[in-house]
Formats: sequence, C-alpha cells, structure tokens
Amino acid sequence: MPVLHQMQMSGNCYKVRLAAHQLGIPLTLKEYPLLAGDTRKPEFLAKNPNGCVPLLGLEDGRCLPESGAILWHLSEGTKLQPSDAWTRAQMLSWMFFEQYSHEPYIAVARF
Ligand SMILES: N[C@@H](CCC(=O)N[C@@H](CS)C(=O)NCC(=O)O)C(=O)O
Repeated sequence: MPVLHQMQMSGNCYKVRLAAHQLGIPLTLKEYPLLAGDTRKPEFLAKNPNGCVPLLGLEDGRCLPESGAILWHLSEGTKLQPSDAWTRAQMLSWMFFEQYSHEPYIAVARF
C-alpha cells in the first residue's frame, strides 16, 4: 500500500487524503509532527531533498513530492481527471493558481 508522509494539519496533505478517499485508494499515513524536525533528518531528505510533506511513497520505493504532482498521479485515468486535453489544461491551470496565488497567501495566513 502506498505511504503518504504527511502532517495532519497541512492543507497540502489534506488535498491528497481527500482525493485518495474519493478514489477509494487506501493509503498508509506516516505522520510528521510539525515541530519534531523529522523532515530535516537524512532519512527523510533522502526521499525528498526539499524536506516537505506531502510525499507519496510507492510500494516499489519510488517517492513523489509536491501535492499537485501527487494529485495528478493518483487521478490519472480516473473520474477526477478529464480526458479532454483542454479541460485537463484547465485543471492544471487551477492547480497552479492554487499553489502560486492561493496557498502562500490564504492558506498560510489561515495556518
Ligand atoms: N508545494 C508543496 C508545498 C509543501 C509544503 O509547504 N509542505 C509543508 C506543509 S504544508 C511542510 O512540509 N512543512 C514542514 C517543513 O517545511 O519542514 C506542495 O504542494 O506539496
């Protein structure tokens, strides 16, 4: 089963849990307490040199950071990702907007 390295209070991690739940994809959750510093330890940095969660660990050992990339990977070929090229580009447009214009201002302020 894939492992989601995550923080329960993180909106970026919530997006991944929500999509996986809607798709019926079971995930093992590995929690990284905010102030514990575990995302700065060599074991974690070997998986994601950027030192951030969410990080999706696949059963074959591959690791995928960045919530948008994880959402894209999980939703590939499912009802959550359109098949039409234009609509897929619109989906990406909203995902880039969320990361560049929403997350740093609204989500971080809320946090
Ligand atoms: N663009 C990244 C942002 C990841 C990010 O900022 N993660 C935060 C939690 S939301 C984190 O890991 N903070 C802990 C740390 O930096 O040690 C994504 O969407 O996954």
